[in-house]
Amino acid sequence: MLLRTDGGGKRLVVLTGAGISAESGLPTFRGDDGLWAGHRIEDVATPQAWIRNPELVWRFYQLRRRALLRVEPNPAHIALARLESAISRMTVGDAPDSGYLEQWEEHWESFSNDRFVLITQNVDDLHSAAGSARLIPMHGQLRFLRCEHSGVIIEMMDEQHLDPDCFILSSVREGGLMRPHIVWFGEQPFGMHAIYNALYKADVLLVVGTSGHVYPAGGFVHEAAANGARTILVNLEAPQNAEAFDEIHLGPAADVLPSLVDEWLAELEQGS
Ligand code: BV8
Repeated sequence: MLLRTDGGGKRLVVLTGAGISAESGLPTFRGDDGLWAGHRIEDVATPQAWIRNPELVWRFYQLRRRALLRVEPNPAHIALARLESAISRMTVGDAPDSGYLEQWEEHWESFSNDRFVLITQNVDDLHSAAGSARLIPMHGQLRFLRCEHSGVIIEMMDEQHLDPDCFILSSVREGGLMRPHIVWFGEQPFGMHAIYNALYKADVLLVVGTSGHVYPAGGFVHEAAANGARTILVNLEAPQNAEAFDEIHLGPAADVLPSLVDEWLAELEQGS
């Protein structure tokens, strides 16, 4: 049984990647229409690229930020929000809407011991839009920009903030810029303490829509398995770390995940 044992429920940690947002119309990174098509990772998703060619990087992210205005959560995002409300136990405050990274780290720590924690590699806002609250966006969020001098993080999604040809200047320093609040290659992912806290305690790790190419996220399945968790994968095709999973469900997440969640919630009903 996935989520019931005598003496209370199990702890479920979920990790998602670009594949869960594919059916909302957002391209994945390594599919033929992948995000990186036309752009080498090194050209757009590293701090060096930002220094070398800030116009190219800014344009790449401004187009993706603008794309958020025209996409909706799909049944896979909604299924995870249903699962969260059925099994989580802690009350969780709202995520900060601006401020410094410490405030987000505090927020993520506050629910890292809950029975449901959702870690996403995605930088879109579809999990929050679907109602997921116990969410750690470890690679940042497109909706936010960060001042490269003061570190202040601000949600900036109004029309005037989305112009691909126009930088937004730092409010604290002459000549400074607001940068995408995104973890680039070579930068430390966010929320790692809360993530490892949740992984060490997980009874089940559910991984959805990721190739397992990028680390440290690609290694989470090994961490969870080493701590005795049951590992379950939902993916369109077998990823490079397929051998690490106890259970694999291949197919589009928007089809596979809702029926799996229905099954698990029915078990929960019977068990309770
Ligand atoms: C770091 C923001 C140090 C940018 C991203 C070993 C250990 C540690 C580091 C490394 C290591 N080896 C290499 C590294 C360095 C590097 C790395 O991993 N490089 C790769 C290229 C090998 N990692 C880093 O630099 C990281 N930082 O390590 O700091 C550290 C670590 C820990 C503690 C302290 C310090 C930072 C990496 C973050 C980079 N930023 N995102 C942006 O989005 O613009 S990564 C970006 O690419 C995404 O966020 C995502 O994580 C990744 C893409 O992966 P996926 O999401 O899996 O997408 P992909 O297209 O690959 O796969 C989609 C999958 O979905 C496929 O399997 C497909 O079959 C499936 N699918 C498609 N459609 C569907 C579907 N499944 C279901 N339904 C569908 N419909």
